[in-house]
Amino acid sequence: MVDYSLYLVTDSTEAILGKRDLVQVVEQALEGGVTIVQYRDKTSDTGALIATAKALHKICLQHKIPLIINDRVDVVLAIDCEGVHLGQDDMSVASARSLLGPSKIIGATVSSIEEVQVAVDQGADYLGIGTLYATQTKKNTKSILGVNGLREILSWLGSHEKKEAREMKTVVIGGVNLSNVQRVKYQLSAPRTPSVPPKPIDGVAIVSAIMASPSPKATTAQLKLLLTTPPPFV
Ligand code: TZP
Ligand code: MG
Repeated sequence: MVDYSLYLVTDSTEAILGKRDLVQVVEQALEGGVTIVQYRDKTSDTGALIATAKALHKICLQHKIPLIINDRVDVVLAIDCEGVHLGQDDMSVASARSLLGPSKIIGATVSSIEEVQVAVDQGADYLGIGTLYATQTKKNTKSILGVNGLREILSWLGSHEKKEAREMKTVVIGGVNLSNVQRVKYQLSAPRTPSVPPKPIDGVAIVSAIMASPSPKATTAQLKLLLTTPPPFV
């Protein structure tokens, strides 16, 4: 069973990483307790991507944590890591599945019910639902869902006739940080009414709150603690 609860998405840009080494920052996040890592790098060439992915995979394996590659099925095949994360402009989930086979993890970014439906039908393993809150990390996002947009998607999944939809794993991305993570985890589930079964999220996906932190290990540990502590207002 994959643990999606604290999903680290990397960023290699200087604005977030500064002069630090990506692999060292990810290692600190692993020590702090992230449960899954996505290597997201929009600028490196294929050779550099494969080299960094290999280095990340090595440390992830040491911590028994899955490594997911953003966009690039070819890199997953080259290094035999655990899976791929696909956006709406990338290869389809169905094509990735036929290239990767049944045992690799395939995630899809979704921001509307229509996109959710396609990802579910094509057999994605999890959905990255976003953008929850506006964020500097990804400025050109199509849509800011906010709490209401997210609840709509969770309600749709939770009340779906198909088991694959009801049991789809979900992580929420966009603007999640130390100050809102508890709220995001515990207050955004679909309303608990008889007609709409609850569909709690399975995890939060975080870039800058961890990657830009001066102490990624301590910040990750704090996030983990908040995620496992229901707030008093629930
Ligand atoms: N997709 C939607 S928002 C986002 C991505 C990759 C970036 C989220 O970054 P942060 O720093 O956690 O807000
Ligand atoms: Mg993409």
